[in-house]
Amino acid sequence: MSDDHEKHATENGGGVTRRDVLTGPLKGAAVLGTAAAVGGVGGASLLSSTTAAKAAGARIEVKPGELDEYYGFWSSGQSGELRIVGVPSMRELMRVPVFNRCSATGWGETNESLKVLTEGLLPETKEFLAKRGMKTYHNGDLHHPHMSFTDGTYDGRYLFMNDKANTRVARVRCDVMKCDKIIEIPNTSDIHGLRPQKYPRTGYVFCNGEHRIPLPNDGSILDEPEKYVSMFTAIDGDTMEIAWQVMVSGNLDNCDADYQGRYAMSSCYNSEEGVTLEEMTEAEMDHVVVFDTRRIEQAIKEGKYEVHKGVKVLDGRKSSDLGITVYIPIPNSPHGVNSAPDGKYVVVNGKLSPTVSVIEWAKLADVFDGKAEPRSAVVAEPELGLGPLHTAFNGKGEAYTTLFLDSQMVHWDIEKAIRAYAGEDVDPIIQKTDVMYQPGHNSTTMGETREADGKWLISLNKFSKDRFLNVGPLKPENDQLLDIRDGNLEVVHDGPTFAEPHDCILVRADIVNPVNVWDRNDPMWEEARRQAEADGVDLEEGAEEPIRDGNKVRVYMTSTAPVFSLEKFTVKQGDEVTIYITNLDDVDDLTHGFTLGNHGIAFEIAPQATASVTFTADRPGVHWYYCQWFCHALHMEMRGRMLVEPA
Ligand code: K7E
Ligand code: CUA
Repeated sequence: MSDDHEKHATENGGGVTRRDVLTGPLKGAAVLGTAAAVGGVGGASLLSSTTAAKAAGARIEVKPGELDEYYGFWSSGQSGELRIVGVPSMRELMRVPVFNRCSATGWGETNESLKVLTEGLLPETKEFLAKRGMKTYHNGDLHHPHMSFTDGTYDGRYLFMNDKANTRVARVRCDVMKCDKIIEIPNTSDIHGLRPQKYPRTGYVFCNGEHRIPLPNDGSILDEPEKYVSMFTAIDGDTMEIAWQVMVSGNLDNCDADYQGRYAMSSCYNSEEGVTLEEMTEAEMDHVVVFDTRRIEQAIKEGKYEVHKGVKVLDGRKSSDLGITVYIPIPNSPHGVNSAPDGKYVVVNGKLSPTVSVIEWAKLADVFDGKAEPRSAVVAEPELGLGPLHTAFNGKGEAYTTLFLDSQMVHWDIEKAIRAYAGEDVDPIIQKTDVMYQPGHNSTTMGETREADGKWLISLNKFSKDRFLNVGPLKPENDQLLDIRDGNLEVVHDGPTFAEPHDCILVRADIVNPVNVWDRNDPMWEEARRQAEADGVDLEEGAEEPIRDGNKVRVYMTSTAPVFSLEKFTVKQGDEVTIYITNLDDVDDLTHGFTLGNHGIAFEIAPQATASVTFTADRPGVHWYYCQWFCHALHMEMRGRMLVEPA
């Protein structure tokens, strides 16, 4: 660390940073007292040394040519995409555009992606966006990616994810790792928590509307928060249609489902139903809401719902007598909800309370039947430290909870916490270790499934501060990998990430089996197929001349390294041009691209895929198109010309 930086740190009031402590053994020993006072640094991990770091490096090393044991599916927050990371190497393997636009793949530009991005929008949203000159939103805030389940474990079919920014839910197909559905959720605002049903299969995808709004939200109400509602939504994961919605009291934050296929649970940090920070944090107790899907399905059969924007909406508020929800008081502003792999318990993380609350699913039936008080389902409430946000599991009855304020990961024993709650003198805490800094979500390998294997733990830290070379005022986040295989907790890797992973899941590699080459019959380019047929063209052969249909012109091309089937084509100024390209190469990794210069058009065409784009030709002259995906020794030569004749 430079003198300047050191001075800077001093001026900022800390005087000593964790980096000093962790990387300078002598210095560390001398300043230990100060550091502990300043940042609450725990004892054990202060002994990190170069030797230990080397040993840690060796443990996570996946040598050149070797494959990772796990797929990590990472959210990217306000970047709006899904990321695929190899674990334990922590190598970023792929980015899957979802709510964002992507310069490399043409997501948001091609007709195929625009169909996905627009078809699930509400009519009023389309109208609103059209007035802004937009076909769809260009941003998203993707927090929670979760895989579909069968029998309580991942089944490798789909990944589902939320968009908090624009109230949407998306699905990614795991066979091709592309987004195939995005739907906007009506009657609510800002989808946050999202989890698939775990059993018998997904089934429902549950998601939470975080911010409360009036229903209907027509502009007639502002300062009557009692008329605001929050909405819990169940989506059919197969059709991506909304199955039903339940109106609740309070707001909704995170959620999870049980292992019996019956209950789902959402946390609420604003039981006060306030709209200002002061109002929202007033009460000591907030709650979780439990949803009984069987009771909900029964109520629907009995017609006990209203229809809002085409969706069946049931009343699950505290005042309702439908009996489809129960509210369990939880201290204070709970955040993460995490089902334990044993199928018995679910952990609710206190956030502003130093506790987590352990709820036993089996005790909920009596609560629903009115035979027991809601709090009777709480079987433990250990005090773990400051700012518990999320909990992950090792499948051996132990849990790991992130402590946002303490910048620590705490490892604890669920049964011991239950015994302590019952009055026994046992300490459930096994170990605490520092993570850098301010962790949000954590995730263990297979940890949200019945097959939790307790090998690796990820800590997704919101701040990296001094862990990496300084890149200016905007810093990356810091994702850390912890080795938990020997029952210990040890940070073995730092990984910078760009804005901003909230959550990730770690899936055993044998469960995920993407293809190398597209199937020519894939539904992704169904419309291209239909249009080609109507034009009497075979997509796999292309057409020698553009097909004219009034001022609509369709150009059919194929690509085979290193040539496009058309070296040139001619259209007229004002024509609405659609270019279809089919990549005939069927070799692994032989992706071509199509960039049309000075038209803002570029997209990928993976092996055996068809992709298309539509634009108005309005710039007379010669325009080169080229392949932008390096594909061949003659890749630079893979190009052609579009002539636009003046009108
Ligand atoms: Cu805790 Cu959006 Cu899951 Cu972020 S949420 S941390
Ligand atoms: Cu085809 Cu580069």
